[in-house]
Amino acid sequence: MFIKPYGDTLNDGAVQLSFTLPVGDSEKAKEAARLFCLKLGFKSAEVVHSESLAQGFTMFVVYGYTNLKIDFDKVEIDAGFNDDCMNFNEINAFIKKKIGRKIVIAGACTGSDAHTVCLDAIMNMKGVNHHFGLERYPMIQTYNLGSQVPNDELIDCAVKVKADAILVSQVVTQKDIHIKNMKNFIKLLKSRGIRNDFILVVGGPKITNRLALKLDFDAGFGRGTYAEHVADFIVKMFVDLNFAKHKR
Ligand code: B12
Repeated sequence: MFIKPYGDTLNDGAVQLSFTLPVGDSEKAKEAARLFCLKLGFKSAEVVHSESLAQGFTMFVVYGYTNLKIDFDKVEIDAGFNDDCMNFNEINAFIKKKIGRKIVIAGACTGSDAHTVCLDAIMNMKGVNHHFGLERYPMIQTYNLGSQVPNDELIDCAVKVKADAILVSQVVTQKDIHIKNMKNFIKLLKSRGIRNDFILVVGGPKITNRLALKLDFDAGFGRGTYAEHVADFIVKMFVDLNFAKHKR
């Protein structure tokens, strides 16, 4: 089944774009924005809004019209989490029954990244959007080290508390800093010979499962993740790997 975007009438191909150009707001700037969109391949484009952000910077909203369509049946997803995952009660019951002890999880937003709030949405008691965080799960013991934590420090903590899983949050992606940091994290674990002692999960708004697997994490979670997605993944992997046998 082929599909196309639409704004006014079905299949009109209308797309709304928003971007900033490093020039002041003027008729010339608007025309530059329109031409830029035509260069992107739109068959026509109209600038419907422009606004000065600061001296020498203008933000544009443009409607572009495309002939492109996509075969919906051929779309494959890079699913970090499973929408049919267990809920809070089911996860706790699963751990009790299949593992028989608390699962230990250590997490931090590592490197120079200061976005504490993103990992908090997963780990803190209150969670986010009415989804409790891992700290709330009676069968999960959590250690949330916060943000701007050196990779080594998170690893030391995971070793000390005998963590089963480590959560790494990466929000800032400017200049691919997250990739450098994730690579460094894995390198440090490998240099200590302990990569396989932990289930490794990385998350952040721009993290994909594909990227995480490529860098040797066990899973990657992006926008819209809730604690139950992460817990479901960890406890099932734990049982699948029979992790308990070679730990503790
Ligand atoms: C609040 C905020 C801040 C606060 C953070 C406060 C705090 N205590 O955390 C402060 C003011 C400190 C801040 C600073 C900066 N910020 Co800021 N910040 C934001 C903002 C507005 C909201 C972030 C937020 O609250 N998200 C809410 C959480 C719940 O959503 P989430 O990130 O999607 O998290 C979900 C998933 O990603 C996932 N997830 C996240 N982590 C993990 C981890 C694991 C293990 C798992 C499983 C899942 C997971 O699950 C979460 C819940 O669903 C965003 C813009 C935005 N609207 O997102 C910019 C933003 C993230 N910041 C940005 C930037 C650039 C900065 C600064 C560099 C700005 C500057 N020049 O100084 C500095 C960072 C300095 C540093 N050293 O890191 C950029 C990042 C761009 C990029 N991709 O690189 C953004 C996107 C703004 C922008 N559009 O430019 N920021």
